[in-house]
Amino acid sequence: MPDVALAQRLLNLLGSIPSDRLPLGAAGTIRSLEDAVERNLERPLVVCLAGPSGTGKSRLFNAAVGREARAVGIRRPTTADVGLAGGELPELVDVEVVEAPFDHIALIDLPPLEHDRERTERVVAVSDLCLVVTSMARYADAATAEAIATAERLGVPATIVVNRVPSGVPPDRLRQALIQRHGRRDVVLLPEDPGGRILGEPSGIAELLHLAVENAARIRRYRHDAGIDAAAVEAGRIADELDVAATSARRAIESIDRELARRSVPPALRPIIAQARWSEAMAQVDAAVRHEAAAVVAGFDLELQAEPHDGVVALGAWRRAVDDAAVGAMRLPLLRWFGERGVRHHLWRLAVDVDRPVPRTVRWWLGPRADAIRSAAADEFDAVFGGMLVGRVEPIRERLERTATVPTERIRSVADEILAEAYPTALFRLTPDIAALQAAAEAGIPFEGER
Ligand SMILES: Nc1nc2c(ncn2[C@@H]2O[C@H](COP(=O)(O)OP(=O)(O)OP(=O)(O)O)[C@@H](O)[C@H]2O)c(=O)[nH]1
Ligand SMILES: [Mg+2]
Repeated sequence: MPDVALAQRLLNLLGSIPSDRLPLGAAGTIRSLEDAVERNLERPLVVCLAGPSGTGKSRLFNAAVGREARAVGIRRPTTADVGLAGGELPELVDVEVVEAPFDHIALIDLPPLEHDRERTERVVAVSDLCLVVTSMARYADAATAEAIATAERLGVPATIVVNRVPSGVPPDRLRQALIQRHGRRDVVLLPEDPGGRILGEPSGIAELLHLAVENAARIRRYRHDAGIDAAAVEAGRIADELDVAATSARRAIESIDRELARRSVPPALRPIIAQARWSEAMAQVDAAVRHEAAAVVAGFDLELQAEPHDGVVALGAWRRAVDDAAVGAMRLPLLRWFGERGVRHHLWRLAVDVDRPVPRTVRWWLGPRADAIRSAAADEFDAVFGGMLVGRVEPIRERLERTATVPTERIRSVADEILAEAYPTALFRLTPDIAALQAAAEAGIPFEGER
C-alpha cells in the first residue's frame, strides 16, 4: 500500500541516522511510525455493506462467503445484528463471526441504519469503504441518501451499489441519474439475477470485492492513518533540527580545515623551540590539545542536543586555548634555562616578532653552530605538532561529517509526500469512475472538490 510503503521509507531514513545524532523526541516519533505501519500492514481492508432495508445486503454477504450464513428474507428489517467475515477487528465486539474463503477483506453485513443508528455508525466509522447497497426502486430515496451522508460524515468513502438492475436499463443513464442525485462517486451496478438464486452464481459481489482490493491503496490513502500523518509532520520537524545541526557541523568542519591549513609553526618560534626541552614541551602541548579537543567535542555534543551552536566560536576558543598552552609549554623550560629577565623578554619578542633583529645576547648565546640544531628541531616540531593536531582533530571532524551528511532532504521530501497523499478534496476521494466523470462533465455538474 503506497502510504505504508512511504511510511516504511521514512522509517528507513530515520533508522539510517545513529540515534545519538537524532534530536530529542525522535525516538517517540519513530515508535509511533512503526506502530502505524504495523497496524496498516496487519489490518485487512474493512468493507461494510450498508443501505436501506431489503436491498440485498445480506444476500450479497452470503454470496461473498459462499454459503447461507446470514438470514435473508422478506420480513423487514431482516438483519438485526452485525455479521463479520474474513478478518478480525479487535474494535468490534458482539458481532457474528462468519467463516469466509478470503482473508484480505473484513466484510461486514449491517442492519439498516434506522435499526440501531448508534451501533451501525460505530461500525461504519471503523470501515475503510462503505458499500451503500440500494436498488432501482430505492436509489433516489432518503434512506440511500442518508447512508451515503452518514459514511461521508464519518470520513469513510461511500460507493453506491445498485443491486438487481434489470437487463433493460441503460447503465449510462442510470449512472447519470445517480450522479445528479448523489454527486460524483463510484458506482457499481449489479445485474438482477432473474432466478433469485442465492449461491454459486456470478452475482457480481466477487468482482465488487476484487475491485475494492484493487483500489485498497487509494481507499486507504483517502482514509489515511492519522498516526502516519502525525509522524510525517514530526519527521519534518526532525529534518529541520537536523538541518540546523548539519549546517553548524559544516561550518565547524570548514573552520577546522582553515585552522589546520593556517597552523604551521611560525618561523619566529623555531629558534625558541630548538632551545626548549623538547619532550617536556611536547607533553604539555599534547595535554593541552587533548584537553581542549575534549572540550570542543563536549561543546558539539551539547549543541546537537540543545540549540544551534556556532562552530566558529567554538574553534576560536579552542585555538586560543591551544596557543596559550603551546606557548606556555615552551616558555616554561626556557625560563628555567635563562632565569634572567632581559633574556626572557628578548626571546619572547623574538618569538612573536619576525622583523625584530635578534638581540646580541641571544645571538651570542645561541651561537652560529646552533643553527643546524634549531632547524632540525623546528622541522621535527612541525611534523609532530601538525600530526598531533590532525590526530586530535580527525575524530572530531569525522563525527561532524556524519552529522553534516544526515539525509534531511530525503526525510523532508518523503514526509511531504506522505502529507500530500492525504487526498484533500472530494474530487480525489475515490477511484475516479471515468464514465461517471465524463457523464458529470457533459451534464455540467461540478466536481465535489470544486465546490
Ligand atoms: N430475485 C432476486 N432476489 C434478490 C436479489 N437480491 C436480494 N434478493 C431478495 O431480496 C430480499 C431481501 O434481501 P436481503 O439480503 O435480506 O436484504 P437486506 O438488505 O439484507 O435487508 P435488511 O437486512 O432488512 O437490511 C430477499 O428476499 C432476497 O432473496 C437478487 O439479485 N435477485
Ligand atoms: Mg440483511
